[in-house]
Amino acid sequence: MYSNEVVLHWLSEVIELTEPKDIVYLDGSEEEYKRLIREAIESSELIELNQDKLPGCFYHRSNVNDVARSENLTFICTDKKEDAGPTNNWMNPKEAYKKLSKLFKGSMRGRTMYVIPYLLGPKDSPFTKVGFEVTDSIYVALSMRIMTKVGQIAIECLGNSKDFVRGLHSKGDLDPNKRFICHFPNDTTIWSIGSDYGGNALLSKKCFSLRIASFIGKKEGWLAEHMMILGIENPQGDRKYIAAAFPSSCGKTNLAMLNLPEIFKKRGYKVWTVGDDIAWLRIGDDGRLWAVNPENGFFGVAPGTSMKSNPNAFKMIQKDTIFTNVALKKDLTVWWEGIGTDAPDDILDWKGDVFSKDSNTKAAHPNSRFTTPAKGCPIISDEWQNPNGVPISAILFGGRRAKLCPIVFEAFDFNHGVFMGATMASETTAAATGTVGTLRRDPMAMLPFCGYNMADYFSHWIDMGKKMSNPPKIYNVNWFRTDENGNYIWPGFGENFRIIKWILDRCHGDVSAIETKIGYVPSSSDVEFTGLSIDENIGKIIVDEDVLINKKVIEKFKELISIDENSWREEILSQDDFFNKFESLPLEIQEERLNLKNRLRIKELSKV
Ligand code: SAT
Ligand code: MN
Repeated sequence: MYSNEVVLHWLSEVIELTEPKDIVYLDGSEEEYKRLIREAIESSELIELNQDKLPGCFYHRSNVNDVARSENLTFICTDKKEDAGPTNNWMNPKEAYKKLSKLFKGSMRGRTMYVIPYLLGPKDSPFTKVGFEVTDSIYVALSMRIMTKVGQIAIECLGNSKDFVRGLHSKGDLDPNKRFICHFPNDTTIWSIGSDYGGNALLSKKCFSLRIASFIGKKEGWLAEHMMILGIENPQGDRKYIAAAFPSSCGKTNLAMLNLPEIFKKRGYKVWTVGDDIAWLRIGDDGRLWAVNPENGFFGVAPGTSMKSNPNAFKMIQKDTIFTNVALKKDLTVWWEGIGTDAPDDILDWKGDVFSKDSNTKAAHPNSRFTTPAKGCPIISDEWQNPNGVPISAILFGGRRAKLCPIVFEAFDFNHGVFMGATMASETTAAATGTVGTLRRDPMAMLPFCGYNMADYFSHWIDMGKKMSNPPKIYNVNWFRTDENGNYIWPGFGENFRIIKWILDRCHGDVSAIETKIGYVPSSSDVEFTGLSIDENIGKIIVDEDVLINKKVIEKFKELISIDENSWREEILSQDDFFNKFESLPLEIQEERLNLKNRLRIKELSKV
């Protein structure tokens, strides 16, 4: 089988612990894929969908208590609690191994163990890392084949090295009381038990690509971020790349596969997807920041995805996709809220029950997902597997802020941008268990994903800035501002390109901006509004391709860039609550806090 002694030794330990009935070593071949799919259908883990309408697509229903990441059961296990920091759950590593060993003992009895060697990142690239996941879930095994590069390619890349992430996963009995997702950064080890949900069980994803990778990145001098990567090509054929961090379920996937407004298509602009969720970033010899998407597939939220909202995603999920917890139609195709049609009759909801349209429930779970290969994306960039990555011109931070944040503002400099990222906040969504719609601080959209003390993470960002002679410009964006009636003012989705175009013009030094106390905002004369008008009933900006210039749109846009200083003063108090958790905030962040307070004349609070 494998010749790497360290791998063999580790495998013998986990086999002895979990006592599987038999073991399957994944090689990544087509033949293996067909066999696993057949087995998953036989054991009812997957339902075969209508192969005429959705070729290569399958359906999975999870346990009803296992539908999102379990952040309260996720732990960083470092020797010292302060190394995990005040924003992570911490467990002593010895205690964690002991506690979880009891749960893993014999957990695979009567079950098959799948051993999955996988590669994160392009082949033959300095960015690339190897992981192993051992799991008793065929759903996980099949999903990992979509999300990573599985099999021989990883074995070859690893060779005799002991430098790989050791991931052990068992469904256990899916009891939330016996569910733990533990990370041991010093051992590059992940142990996850009791959940079969993507973010808890696909250990390549948040566990390795973000938590363990951010820890490694701090040591090795690079960044692992919760960011999508998008390429923008102008009519002359020049390409620029942006990376953007948003909390889960805030439109990262839509931005990553952005559908250009007609006016820009006509002018010859194009966009290219590089990644939808995770970016690994290194400083290049040229002093710029370069990024790769370490993953191989997209694990996106289904509800709200339609031919209108995200045609590229919608096209890509018509084949070779696993759907989880969406609704099932009689003809063995799928449906979800926001797919663009009314709920058909006779559908089964995500729990498998007949769906009643009159009930107050949703047919698809709000965090139902599609797992689909990146190469199926109609606009996947031909650079997405470039071993050198792509150079990043701008970083966008964002979230859902119904009020407060203007649609876009630019940092005064890199450190101010890091501060902007550190003070990100968003109204919560269904991607994690817990209340939906309350405001939570989520620095760089990494709150649940940073594998070490977040104060040290801020320092690492500041240090990275110091090492770059040509750092990216940093922006905060907010597509979700609402009016006094709670309606979104901005149409969002592809129309966000209008803001991205301004950002790129700023990066080239082509346009000026208005200086405010929180950063630079666009002058409305520098944003393209052709093709937009106003819905007179609700006063919202809407797409109307025939319109050339609509003065009311320009007026409305002023609302979107307006800054209410009193609300910002309140915001600063809430930022203080968050920052006061940390004992060792970098000086540069403290300076930025003070500067902002001074700009807003909050003298009495300036005691940081
Ligand atoms: O659930 S995942 O963590 O895999 C996806 C997400 O929440 O961003
Ligand atoms: Mn994510």
